[in-house]
Amino acid sequence: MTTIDVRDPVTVSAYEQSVADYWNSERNPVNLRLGEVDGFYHHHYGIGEPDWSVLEGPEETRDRRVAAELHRLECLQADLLAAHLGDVGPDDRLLDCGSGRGGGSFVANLKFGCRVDGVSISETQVEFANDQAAQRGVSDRVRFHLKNMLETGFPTGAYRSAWNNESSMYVDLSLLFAEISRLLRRGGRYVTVTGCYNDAYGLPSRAVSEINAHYICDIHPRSAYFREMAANRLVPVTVIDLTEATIPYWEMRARSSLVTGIEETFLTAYRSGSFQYLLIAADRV
Ligand code: GPP
Ligand code: MG
Repeated sequence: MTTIDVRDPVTVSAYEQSVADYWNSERNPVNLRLGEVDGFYHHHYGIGEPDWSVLEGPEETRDRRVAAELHRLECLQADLLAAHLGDVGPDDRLLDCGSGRGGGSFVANLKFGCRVDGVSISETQVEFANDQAAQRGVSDRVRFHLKNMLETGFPTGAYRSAWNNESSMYVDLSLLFAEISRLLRRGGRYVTVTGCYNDAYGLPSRAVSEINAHYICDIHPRSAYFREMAANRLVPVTVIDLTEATIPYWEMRARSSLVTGIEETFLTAYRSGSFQYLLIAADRV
């Protein structure tokens, strides 16, 4: 018998409550239809070259083909992140900060056979993800908790690796990396995939500000990641600029029936050089 702590109290600021409200009511077909393709529900974007031929062929099956292709690109992104989590063994514990509907945690559990804890401040997401864990028969290994990633209450040094997949723009990085650094054991690995604004462009462009407004987030400058990692014993080991690799995902999404209205803004932000899509992996020293 496993107990699931969805009713644990979670400390949230008024801002965080507004973010939780967004995710509690979020039902975007671009996330649900893609998740239904194979049961991995992701809340991140895709990378890699799409098969553009899915736009051709019978009209009545076009939406299904495009959803499957966008989902394939999301899965490539999740696999890339998981490939940077280090040499994880089945007895290790991993932490998914901002775990959404659980897709990334299940990818990691499947890859390594390890335990995974996901945290989210959205009750709806935590319940959805724990239902997925039960359906998959992995509730004893993969658990989702209604907790604030800035103050999880989890034991110090308990984790082999931890990640944020497009969730660090909702939090103060100095607080986040202090908590990550506390939770990771020495020699552990942290990975973030994130959209950041480009210091070399200047301050946030209009497009970046529109993305912030769309998701109620606060996209950080690239510099802040490295500054706050350095301040919290997290030493970057790999940095990959995924900007070019994610643009085709947005081009295909913009031509699909699953648009949310933010597609052209992302394309403008990336093409202007004001916005970058990065993977940063760091060692906890
Ligand atoms: C992805 O989630 C987006 C975020 C978590 C926030 C912003 C990310 C940046 C890189 C700025 P999603 O898959 O729920 O978004 P969408 O509904 O647009 O697909
Ligand atoms: Mg999505």
